[in-house]
Amino acid sequence: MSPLPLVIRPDDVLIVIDPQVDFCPGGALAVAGGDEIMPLINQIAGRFEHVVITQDWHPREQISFASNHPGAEPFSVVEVAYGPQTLWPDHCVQGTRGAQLHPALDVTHAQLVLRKGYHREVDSYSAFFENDKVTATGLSGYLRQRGLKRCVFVGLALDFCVRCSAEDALTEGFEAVVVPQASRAIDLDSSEAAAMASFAARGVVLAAA
Ligand code: VGL
Ligand code: ZN
Repeated sequence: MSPLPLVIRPDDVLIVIDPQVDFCPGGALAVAGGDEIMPLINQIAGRFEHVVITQDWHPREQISFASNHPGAEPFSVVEVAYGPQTLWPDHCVQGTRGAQLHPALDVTHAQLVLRKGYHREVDSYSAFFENDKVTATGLSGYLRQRGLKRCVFVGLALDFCVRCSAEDALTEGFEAVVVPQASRAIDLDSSEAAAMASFAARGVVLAAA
């Protein structure tokens, strides 16, 4: 069954998750087909008045970098103060080319670029809360003060930052919609299927562009 087409309301916000060079082919944490979704994201964004972009923005000392855990391999999991944390290749390092928004992204009317993952000791997949689940980014307040009620998510990666952001949106009292066509997954240990099952269980709605 294909999802119903997205019908945009005035109190919707499009949240474009981490459309960055390092998450596209050739980048440090490349997601297969990551670059392919940029034209569709541009097209979808053109239909929204309210657009937020998130930007993964790590210091070199980030706790989620395998390089900061001697002997550990990327894509393994370690226990940190807030629980299990997957280790990644160094990516989206502050100020580097890989951290830049993808050159094919053309969303000039976006009013907020929200950086996340800038603390050394806590990673941040979600646009709302860091991975400790308590440190807020401030996005809920921003959206509430603007009267926005439904968050529509596209971007990278479907099974990590898009998933956590959509689920936290629900926790924060927003409606949450994901457009899978305009997202791509890393798919580590069946994490794409797990994300889709979790969306269905929690009430994250899927929509077609
Ligand atoms: C992401 C892993 C590490 C994402 C960011 O954008 O999904 N995944 N950092
Ligand atoms: Zn990251």
